[in-house]
Amino acid sequence: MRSADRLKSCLLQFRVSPAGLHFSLPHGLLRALTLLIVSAAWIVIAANVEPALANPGGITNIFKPLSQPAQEIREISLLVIAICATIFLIVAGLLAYTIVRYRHRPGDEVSEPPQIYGSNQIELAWTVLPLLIVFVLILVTSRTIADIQNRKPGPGAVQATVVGHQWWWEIRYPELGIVTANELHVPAGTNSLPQPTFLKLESADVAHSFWVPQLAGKTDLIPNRQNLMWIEPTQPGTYLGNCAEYCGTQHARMLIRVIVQPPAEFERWVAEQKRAVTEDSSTQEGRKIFFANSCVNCHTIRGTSAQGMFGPDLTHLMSRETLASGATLNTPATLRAWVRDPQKLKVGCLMPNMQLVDEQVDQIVAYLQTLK
Ligand code: HEC
Ligand SMILES: [Cu+2]
Repeated sequence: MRSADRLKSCLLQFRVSPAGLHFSLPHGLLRALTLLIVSAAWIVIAANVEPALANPGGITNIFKPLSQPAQEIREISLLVIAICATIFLIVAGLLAYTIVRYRHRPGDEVSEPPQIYGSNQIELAWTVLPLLIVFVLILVTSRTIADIQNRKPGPGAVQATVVGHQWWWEIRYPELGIVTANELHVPAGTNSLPQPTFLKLESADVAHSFWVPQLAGKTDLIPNRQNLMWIEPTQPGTYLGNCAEYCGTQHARMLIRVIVQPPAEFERWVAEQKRAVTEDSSTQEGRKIFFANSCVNCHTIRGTSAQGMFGPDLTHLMSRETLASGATLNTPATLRAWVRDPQKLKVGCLMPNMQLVDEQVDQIVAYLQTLK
């Protein structure tokens, strides 16, 4: 047979078995290649995409961990991927070799290959080898899991409680007497002097999941249960995360920000958050409207009669970069739009349109802006 014909038949068609199961190579190959390219492109895009509003601070990239335990998790996943990739390459390589080398050629006799039954060596090899590999994987994984789970808070550790709500995060620092929302401030450590923050995770309604990829793995927030996790960032900056467990309509707008600050800056933030609100007589009208409406049933302003727990604590609202769990930046215009009609900014969110007239909205917003 001419070599050109051979090449053509090799490229065009495989006849895999005498029963007549055959497929045409270019189609199969094309499909596989397209799938491979699309998935590779998707992974590259997904790993590097920067959610425009959501993350001015840095790229959320699971392959660029900047804190324990995310670094430890990355190392073990690379090891697992390396082992699995080696197995895949060996198996797929042998398979490809066999398909090409032993394909049906025109003129070949239609015959069954020799059948081998019950080779003890082969059976043993493919039972023992995988067992050993799985055993190694179990050992390294459980060591990492134990390392992460058995970590105990030392005397210097910051402790915070994060409560998932539909669709925002309540953040409490019981030891510091601070309550805030959606933006978790923690101090940065150094490699020689790590500064861990321990989180207790709870839920006020349905299951949520706390995930800030560059800091740690996902941990669920389950109603009537307390889960624990810790982070130990060393690089100051804003780390973006998201609720990672579908929790209803606005699940996608349930972003979490972790603001990692140098210790002195963190202390300053703590001092500011502990301060009581200062009353400002120029916004008395707005204050009156706030307290006359049911805002107080859902929101707390520490030191006042507003003690609602259903929505975010507003005591230091203006110290936050964003509103409504990262749905929008916190600017006078967006704050006004929010008070006017939160349903426009975050459809289905659990704060109702309060049906205020423009003048009332302006006055309430002026009052809210004193909550620094
Ligand atoms: C029925 C309860 C309820 C009432 C009444 C209510 N809110 Fe809210 N409010 C919420 C909830 C829930 C959120 C969080 C929404 C989200 O992020 O999904 C919220 C969020 C906010 C926020 C954004 C806070 C942040 O840090 O993201 C502001 C500001 C606010 N409310 C002001 C008001 C004002 C002013 C009133 C009265 C005119 C009011 N709210 C009435 C439940 C309520
Ligand atoms: Cu959620």
